Amino acid sequence: MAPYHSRSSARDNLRSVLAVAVFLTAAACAGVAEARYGAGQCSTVASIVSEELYSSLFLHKDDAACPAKGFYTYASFIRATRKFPKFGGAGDLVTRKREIAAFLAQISHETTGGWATAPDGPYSWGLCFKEEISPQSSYCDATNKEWPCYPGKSYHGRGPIQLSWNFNYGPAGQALGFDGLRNPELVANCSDTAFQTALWFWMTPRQPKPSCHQVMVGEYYPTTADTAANRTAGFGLITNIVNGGLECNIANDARVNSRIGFYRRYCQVLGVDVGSNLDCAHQLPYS
Ligand SMILES: *[C@@H]1O[C@H](CO)[C@@H](O)[C@H](O)[C@H]1NC(C)=O
Ligand SMILES: CC(=O)N[C@H]1CO[C@H](CO)[C@@H](O)[C@@H]1O
Repeated sequence: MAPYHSRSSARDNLRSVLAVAVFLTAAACAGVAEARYGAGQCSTVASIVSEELYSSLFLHKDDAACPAKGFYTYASFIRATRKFPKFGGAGDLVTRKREIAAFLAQISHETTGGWATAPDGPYSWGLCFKEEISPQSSYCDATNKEWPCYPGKSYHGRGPIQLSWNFNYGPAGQALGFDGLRNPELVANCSDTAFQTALWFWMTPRQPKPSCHQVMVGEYYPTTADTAANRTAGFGLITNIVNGGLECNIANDARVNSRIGFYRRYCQVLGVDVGSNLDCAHQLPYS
């Protein structure tokens, strides 16, 4: 979503936030976060992404330098997917792997602590941040009467997808069973909630956008306006849905390239082709 830690600035930020952030882990919901996701329960996603694979994708997420150290556990990821059984559960195996790769790539870019010459490369640093650093505003769209901002609360980027704005916190909370407008901090304090908000964003179409899930599983039916705007299915359209207003219709955008870099690596690890239309450089954003 809107917030983005550029690779270089994220690195600079790491030092300044380290002292405070390292201690702010998932204490608020430790009982839930600590529990295993349930032995013997089947999970499509777990059958594709084992704990070992997960750890190999997010090599540095628990580094001392990462503010999210200890937060984004494999168990909380898998538990969150159980609320959304169609995630990674629609279509053939290639489709399912590709959808999971696309999701993990987008959340990696949103939370990356990497930079061009980072150890293990820039695409090994996903899930390093849980919260936007130094937000420029409280992301309150006061014109939105359906999801009114609660006084004193900030709707800056939090969690794997960096959920932001009152008009996302409100409906995400409603769908997941918490008051997102009054308690937006939950998204940075409870890892299960954090992953659930990312999957909620992924699975939920919001007019005029399709859901990321629909695009990745072949359930996207472009309108005339979509066709005129080059909004063709592919990973580039996912980037358009997530943050197209700031990143699409721009040649060679570094943020878009970072998203694609993560996606290429994850597809390679999962052994699937990336598909076509990776970029959104020639797509118009949604208005
Ligand atoms: C659509 O894509 C084509 C080819 O990449 C490009 O020439 C055209 O300008 C694009 N249209 C829009 C509306 O961006
Ligand atoms: C215990 C804990 O992690 N508390 C944090 C909850 O989220 C807010 C803001 O997002 C942080 O400021 C708290 O430190």
